[in-house]
Amino acid sequence: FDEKSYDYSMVLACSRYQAASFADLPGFTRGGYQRDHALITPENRVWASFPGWSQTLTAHLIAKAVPGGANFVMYLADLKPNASSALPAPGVERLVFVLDGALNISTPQPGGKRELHPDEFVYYPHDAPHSLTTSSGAGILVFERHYAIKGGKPTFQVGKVSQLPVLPVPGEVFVLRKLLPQTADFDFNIHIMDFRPGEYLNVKEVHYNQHGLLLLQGQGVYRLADRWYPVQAGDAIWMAPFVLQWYAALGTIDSRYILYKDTIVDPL
Ligand code: UGY
Ligand code: MN
Repeated sequence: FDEKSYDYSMVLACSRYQAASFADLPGFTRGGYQRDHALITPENRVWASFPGWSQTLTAHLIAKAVPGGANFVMYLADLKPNASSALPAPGVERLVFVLDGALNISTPQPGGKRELHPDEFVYYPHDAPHSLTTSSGAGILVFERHYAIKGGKPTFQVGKVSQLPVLPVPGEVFVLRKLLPQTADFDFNIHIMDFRPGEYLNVKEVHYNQHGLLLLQGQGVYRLADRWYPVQAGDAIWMAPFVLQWYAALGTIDSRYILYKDTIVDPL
């Protein structure tokens, strides 16, 4: 997965203007909600303005309102030139992954600023004042949740996926990177998972963690419970605790997905 091959422009572009020929069929969609999972395809997205965000449209893909109740939100935000963000509610932490364009972020140092581009991300702990702005426009993916560790002290994080170490996953062939430190101060993590065409998950996973997934590149088949979904870049998936999940990458280009996982859940 070399640095030059990043092109996530399809994720937003395909919902704005294009639709694959199948998606053009009146009323046809692969997307929908089931009891324990959902597939949200680009043609399912509903864009709307969101309180406090200026010059921005958001499409909320996963929210507490899903059957069973997700413990996080995952949304796309399409920031037009000169857009700016609102702060999350008190107690809510936020991770932003850049898909498109250039995003100006504030950093904790007084007056600190940085410009982020596709494949870069920033994490703000709960109640950390910050700003996200853009002069030329940006497409971002946002994860938020109520911080849930009593006495925990998560810290500001910023980085680029290609500069993160690859982590070992015994028994699996996919390439794994994690955006946040694996310490007891963080109650979720965001994984980036890469598969070459023909590679698949070895474990047919059933676990108590929840997931929110956005396929950033490639195509394949996602099995969720008893359904097998053809999926492609731009598709989003919600997985409830204990839903059976399995992915096989197909086609001619590598698959990459970004995945929320609530890492600190008391199973009792
Ligand atoms: O870490 C995970 O649970 C991950 N391997 N799940 C997934 O890809 N559906
Ligand atoms: Mn999983």
